[in-house]
Amino acid sequence: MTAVKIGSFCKHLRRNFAAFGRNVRNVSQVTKLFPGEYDGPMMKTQVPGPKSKELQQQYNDITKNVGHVMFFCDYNKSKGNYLVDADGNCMLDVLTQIASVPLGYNHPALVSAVQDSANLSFFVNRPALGVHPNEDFPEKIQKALISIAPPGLNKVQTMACGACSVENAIKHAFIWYMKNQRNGKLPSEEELQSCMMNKGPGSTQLTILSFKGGFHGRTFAALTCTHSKAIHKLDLPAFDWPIATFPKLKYPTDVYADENKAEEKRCLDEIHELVQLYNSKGRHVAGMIIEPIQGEGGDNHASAEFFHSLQRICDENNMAFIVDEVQSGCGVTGKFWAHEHWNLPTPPDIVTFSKKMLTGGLYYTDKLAVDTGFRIFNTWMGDPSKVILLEKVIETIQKDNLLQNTKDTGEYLLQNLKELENTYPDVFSASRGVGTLCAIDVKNTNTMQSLLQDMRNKGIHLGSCGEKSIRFRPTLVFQKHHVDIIMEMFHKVMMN
Ligand code: PSZ
Repeated sequence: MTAVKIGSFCKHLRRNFAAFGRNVRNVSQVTKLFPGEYDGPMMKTQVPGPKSKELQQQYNDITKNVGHVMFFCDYNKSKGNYLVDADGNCMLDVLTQIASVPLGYNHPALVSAVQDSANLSFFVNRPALGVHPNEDFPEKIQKALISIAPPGLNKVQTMACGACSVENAIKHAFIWYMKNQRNGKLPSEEELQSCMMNKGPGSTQLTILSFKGGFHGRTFAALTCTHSKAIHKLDLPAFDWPIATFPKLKYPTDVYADENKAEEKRCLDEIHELVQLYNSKGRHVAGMIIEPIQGEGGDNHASAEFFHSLQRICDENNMAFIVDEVQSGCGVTGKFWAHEHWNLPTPPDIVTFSKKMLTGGLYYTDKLAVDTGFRIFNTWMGDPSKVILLEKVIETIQKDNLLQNTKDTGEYLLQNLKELENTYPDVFSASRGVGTLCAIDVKNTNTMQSLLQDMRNKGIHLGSCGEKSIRFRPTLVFQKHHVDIIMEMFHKVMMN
């Protein structure tokens, strides 16, 4: 790999000399959106270091399920965009707990919310929200969740995690579909009895259409809609539901506009056929679930027109249009919800969220609301302490203008990724992104993995997605000077 890197570097050194002569900002003079944040990475060992390895052993004795633990962390010392590990390594975190840290580690607004004695009971008592919500819960929900609801979606239900939110979104679609079928009639005795034995007509043969490369969680209905890696699905039963092709676009999309349009048309034709096929088999497609940008599947984008067409297909076929914003929501694209970039004529029917929102949940239209209790229900139905924290996240996003920051920093990041691509065209390609939700392809999986390890050892913690993409999932307080630090490290690693 080194020979390729040097070859690639020499070939393009002259043409791209500007990329190396950049003015790296003097970090101590930057106005930091996270007060008191570290000035840069500080490494003591390779990652994972000896302490992490020792803890891994100890943890393995307890769980025998540590194959995925990368390193242990010291969350007391972690601050802002910097994650400190058990060995004292301070890394710039661009993966952020799989895209789920909104304001960085130990943000003062969140710390003071926890320290506020008025909030104490929210943290000490965890109610069964479905039956005994806190008396001020409606007000908290209004402030934290309705205030940032996607336009047109005025109903919300909290849930504990992403998969749980998706699972209940899918249930909403089925319950809505059957309500329409019954046309005001109550379910029959036969339906009520047969469903108890997992048989029709009470248990239906309805389906949800999902997309190859999609990720929606690991509970069973959500997992049926998940198609990013076999390891998620192996050995587990799945429903026979329609799976469509997500467009495989070429980047930059403006250069390949015609080819990409043809590719999207091919996918749309296939979706039409799949819906007709399942409907004709009596396996009615009650809904479609899609991510605005496929995250786990490799940061795959599609055009706004493509999503307009999907919504039309849903409308024409009585399908609920479910947009899964678990990874793309909460401002990372520069708008609060990624689907706002599409300017749809009417809102999606359901939008799911979790990760940076701290609480899971789903927004839906009046049309999709259930009219009987205990149909969308479980013990916790979310966690009010997370809603308290979310309220502070929303306040901070507004006060510190973090959507604008994410838009500006995202544009700067993408511009830098394009420079990286131009400098090392043998290694990098297809830089893409909206806001800071960005990715770049590496020539193959092995090169990508060694690059990620080298970057981590230099103090930049990045993740992968798809087969060979490096993905960027920073916080909302990620700024241009952080991008400079990352790029400097990329050049160091490439020249090594
Ligand atoms: O391996 C895993 O289980 C991972 S790695 C990244 C995720 C899960 N993302 C979670 C996710 C998501 O990205 C989208 C678009 N929808 C639903 C989910 C599920 O959320 P959780 O993990 O909270 O159940």
